[in-house]
Amino acid sequence: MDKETRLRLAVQKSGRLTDPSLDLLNRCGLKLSRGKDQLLGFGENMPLDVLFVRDDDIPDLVQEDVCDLGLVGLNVLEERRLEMEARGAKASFQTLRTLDFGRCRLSLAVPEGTTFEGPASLSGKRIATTYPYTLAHYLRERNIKAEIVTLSGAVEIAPRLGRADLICDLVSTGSTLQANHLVEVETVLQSHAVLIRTPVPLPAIKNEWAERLLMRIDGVEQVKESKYIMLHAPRAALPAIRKLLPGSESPTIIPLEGSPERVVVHAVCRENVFWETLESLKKAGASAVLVLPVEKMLA
Ligand code: PRT
Ligand code: ZN
Repeated sequence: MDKETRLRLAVQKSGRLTDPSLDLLNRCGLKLSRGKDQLLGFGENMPLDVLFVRDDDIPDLVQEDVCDLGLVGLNVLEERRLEMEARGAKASFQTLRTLDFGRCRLSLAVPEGTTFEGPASLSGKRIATTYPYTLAHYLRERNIKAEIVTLSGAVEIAPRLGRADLICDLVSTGSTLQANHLVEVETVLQSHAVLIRTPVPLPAIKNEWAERLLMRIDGVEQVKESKYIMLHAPRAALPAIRKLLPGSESPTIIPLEGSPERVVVHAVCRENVFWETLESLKKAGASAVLVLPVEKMLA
């Protein structure tokens, strides 16, 4: 596969980011052919191939220009950036977009029953984590001296094993903490998936496709909550109805054949439309209200 003309995007091989990443690419129109267990997926209808790897390898693959683009969690990216800085190197991957998946937070959690009075209580404590550089940065910024116990997994059981006083780990629903009798006390980093690119300039043809992909990603993100509303209304009720349409720009107003006092309103609402809104629209005089999902949008 020609590296001069085909974009290469790194995606997590198997984990929490895999399905949402592939779903995003699918919504951007990419048809990927991938044999079972194959590391490289071939873009059939775009010059874009997907390399499937462990998420921890993605920042380096992009930094070292093995891949042009990567989809990875901000938590992994930040940890790698701070690690490189600590070694005197500079991270040069560029973040192109913040994406609406992989949401979680890197948090501090203490065993139930422990008193915690703000970050100052961390002083002199042992904190278990798989994110030593991000945690060290957090502590340094607050002038706190604590011991970081770096583990490669199963962080949540470290306090019970007596290896640490508290932990710093990723949380999404909080049920893992709860099951391990730990209480979340501070957020160190809010995280979500990001799209990153190589610092190296791309050949024109690849750059053009990278731009097209970005435009499609923006379109996909925009339409997520968007709805298309159609309704009938008396012309006199238009000001009230326009105020009720959530996040819409100027709607299209079409006269209704045969009844000069009534019009048809079409509008794109960039927010979700709830039942309450429909009920208010009806009260304001609207009828025949239809709400449709928006599949694609190109600004
Ligand atoms: O094999 P590979 O190295 O690629 O995968 P991995 O095991 O390192 O990562 P994976 O698939 O678990 O997570 C990939 C990315 O998903 C992370 O880097 C985050 O950006 C994001 N993410 C979102 C999460 C979570 N939510 C999450 N809840 N990653 C991990 N967790 C873990 C957390 O470590 C804890 O053990 O889930 C547990 C807590 O979940 P709750 O819901 O009980 O709070
Ligand atoms: Zn990983």
